[in-house]
Amino acid sequence: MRAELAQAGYDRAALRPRILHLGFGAFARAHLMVYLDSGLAVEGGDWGVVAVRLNTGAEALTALDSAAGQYHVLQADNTRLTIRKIGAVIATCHPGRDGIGALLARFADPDLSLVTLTITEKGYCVGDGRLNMDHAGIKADLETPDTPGTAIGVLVRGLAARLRAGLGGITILSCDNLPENGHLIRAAVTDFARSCDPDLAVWIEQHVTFPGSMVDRIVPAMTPEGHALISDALGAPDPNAIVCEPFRQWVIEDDFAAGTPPFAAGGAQLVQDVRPFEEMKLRMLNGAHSFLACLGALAGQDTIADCMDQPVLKRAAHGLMMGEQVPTLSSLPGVDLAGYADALIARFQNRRLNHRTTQIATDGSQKIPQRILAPITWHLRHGSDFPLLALGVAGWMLYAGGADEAGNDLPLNDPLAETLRMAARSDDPVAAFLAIRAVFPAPLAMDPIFETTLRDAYERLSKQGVIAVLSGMDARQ
Ligand code: CS2
Repeated sequence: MRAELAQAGYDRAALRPRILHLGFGAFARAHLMVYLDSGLAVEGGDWGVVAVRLNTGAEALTALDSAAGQYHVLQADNTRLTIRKIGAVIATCHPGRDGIGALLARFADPDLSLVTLTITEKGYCVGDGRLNMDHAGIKADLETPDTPGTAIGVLVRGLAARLRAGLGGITILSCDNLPENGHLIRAAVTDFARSCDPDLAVWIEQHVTFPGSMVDRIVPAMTPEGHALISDALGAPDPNAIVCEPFRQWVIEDDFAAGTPPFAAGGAQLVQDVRPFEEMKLRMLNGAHSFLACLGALAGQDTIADCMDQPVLKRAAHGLMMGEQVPTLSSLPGVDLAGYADALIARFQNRRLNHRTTQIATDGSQKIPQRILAPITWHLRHGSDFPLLALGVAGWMLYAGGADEAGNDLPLNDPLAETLRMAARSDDPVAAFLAIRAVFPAPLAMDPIFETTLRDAYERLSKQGVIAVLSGMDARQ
């Protein structure tokens, strides 16, 4: 099926290296870049992007260079395809390919105004809202600050290069699914700077802003089916293209230090307080995603759309959102949460995306706290029940055991993989998991109601299986 082509018309020659994006993977290509591209088409301007990856992905950047930075984004749902050519990338940089000096020099460029981040939850290296000084990457970066390997080390050395060059402050904008992501990146960067260069820390506090943002668009890793869809829609292959859903949302705290790119003209909302939006999206969309990912994978479901074909899983995801997540949310005047939940179920039914349950289950130890444990803590404080959230936690524990209910292998990609696997295989898995402080803070782990509820959910899931447990809950309602 050929797609409608949305062509952005703006002058690429006018673009300058004003935005440095760290973590230029699928999500950034299909989210931030679409906002920027749409905004440039409306307002014009010079906001070009230097696309950076820090670890893997050097080849993907080189492939993008071969296409002069241009690639397609195919927005697809069950009935419609639209395709857009993105032109705002003007250069790429990878420390492994170009040398760390080349990356740090980008910070000392007078044109640079904004660093945007999609470095995933684990890239922040924080615990309890502060930089985790025991993190191996942070320790290494503090020992050899001139050759940083973590994103935090790169940001601090980059800002140091900027200060040395006598340049002004910039904005650092987090686009990761973390609550108060602006505060977290500010804490990580200033804690790091304080430990190696207190004057720099003071300069950062005075000249750099860290607005928070809520990002939303479902953008799975590319699959062979995705590439086939692109070739078909475009009439030719594009190895750099990305498939995503049509829906997109970006709510950004309006706190830019050195000019604001045309994100609002591209459809973003600029607000004073982004927290209620973040909380809603993290608990409803991402909470339901993690729930479906673990329980669905255990029940043998390959993708989120497959989960939606199972009536019990679909009802459970909706029940989780409306019954156990909505009551925990701060008020968001004018937002219809029932409509939001229905829209999420419809988005999850998108069959074009092939969004794998095992992909969403990746890095569960970094996701479960804000998506599932924070609302559980709310219920414990308010004396209300949380049966589905408890099943979500138990499902994540069983997932870490490494096999689905039919005995097929499940991949465990997680920075705590070894600890999780040991806990899952111990004699008392619930106790072993609750002892993992990086996931379960002591007051939660020691709450007797939490422990009893979790033990019950774990027992039932491991004995009866996902579908039987959820069907039993349906029957009782
Ligand atoms: C997903 C998110 O993989 C995951 O953890 O829950 O990437 C999700 O698709 C996006 O946050 C949607 O905005």
